[in-house]
Amino acid sequence: MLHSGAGTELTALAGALSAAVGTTLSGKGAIAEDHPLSVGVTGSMGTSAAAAALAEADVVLLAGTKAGSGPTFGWTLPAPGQAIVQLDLDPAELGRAFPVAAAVLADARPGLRGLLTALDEAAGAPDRAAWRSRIAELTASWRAERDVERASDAVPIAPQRVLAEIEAVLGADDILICDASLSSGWGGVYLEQRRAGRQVLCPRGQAGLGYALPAAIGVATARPEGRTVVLAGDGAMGYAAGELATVTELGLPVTVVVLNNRSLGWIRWYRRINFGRGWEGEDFSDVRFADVARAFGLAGMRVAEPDRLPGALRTACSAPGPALLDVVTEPWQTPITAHRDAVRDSATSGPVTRRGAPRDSAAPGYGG
Ligand SMILES: Cc1ncc(C[n+]2csc(CCOP(=O)(O)OP(=O)(O)O)c2C)c(N)n1
Ligand SMILES: [Mg+2]
Repeated sequence: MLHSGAGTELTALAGALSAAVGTTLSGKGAIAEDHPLSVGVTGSMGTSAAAAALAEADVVLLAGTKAGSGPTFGWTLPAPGQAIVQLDLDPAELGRAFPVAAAVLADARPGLRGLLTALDEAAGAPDRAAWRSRIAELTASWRAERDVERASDAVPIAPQRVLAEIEAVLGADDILICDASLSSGWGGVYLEQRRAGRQVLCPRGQAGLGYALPAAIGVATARPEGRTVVLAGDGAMGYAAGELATVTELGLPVTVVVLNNRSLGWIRWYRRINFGRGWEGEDFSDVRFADVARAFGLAGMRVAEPDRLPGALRTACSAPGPALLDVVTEPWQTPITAHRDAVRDSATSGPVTRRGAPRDSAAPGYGG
């Protein structure tokens, strides 16, 4: 969708059909997320509004997506009984992940335009005021939940609060690059992108740790007019720390934000949910990333209290060269719905174990 530049067509077709639009993490920005029909990112790292809209739809249009396990909740949504129309440029994708009622082989932009023309010729879509108000209800309730989390004053700092503060400093020309693991979920779900276009980048499949800082070097070199913000876990930073020398050497306008939960958070969750134990081997000693940054020649700041975040972020983002913020975060926060569900379910039905976790099949796999 983003590669094809089909944002205008997507928004027009959604408007004509009164369709809710959810994006994958890779497709975030295909529609501005404050559009009344946008339900945000869909999937295991996604919004409750997107999950509900996807579950309640009669017809689902998969457009330019591989429909991988993340956005489809382990291929459980769309469910049997929901009609699927798929549009893709690659014939091998059509019907590959889900059986489809109809398929369109086309690039997204002309393909969506063609659907819009066909809809006009068929005398337009019926009045769907009820569905529009359902979408409004779902998005309002999602935003209310999210905003409570984003306003957290907790110490250690909630990652949700970090995303609220990043959203506040991110200008229209700035780019956020999230590393693999939970950082992709935090950026994808808790930052509301109010303009269409590619502003948030995540590694495909949220797979390879250490992606964000090297990616930022590429982005900042190609677009020096904007600030490039990296969001990475402490584990991910360990993979890419050597590149701090490169951003310093090149004097790039890169701000690195480390969500330092002193652990391989996703792995901790994986073991907790699937084996009923864990966090023996996943916890690190506290790495002082601000000191690491200074050793590489960048400005480095450690932030442990939420009310210091806005000022520290503004300083780090207005420096002409690179800077790093080491944010001490709460280790048991997660953007993954299945993790939260498993904890909630275990509170009523005993410890979380492989057999005991009702949503285990929908839990995202190791490494995303
Ligand atoms: C190169 C690489 N090695 C290992 C993994 C497996 N893996 C997935 S998530 C994760 C934990 C990452 O920890 P951190 O970067 O601190 O993020 P957190 O989950 O704590 O937010 C690991 C080791 C991976 N995805 N990529
Ligand atoms: Mg971590």
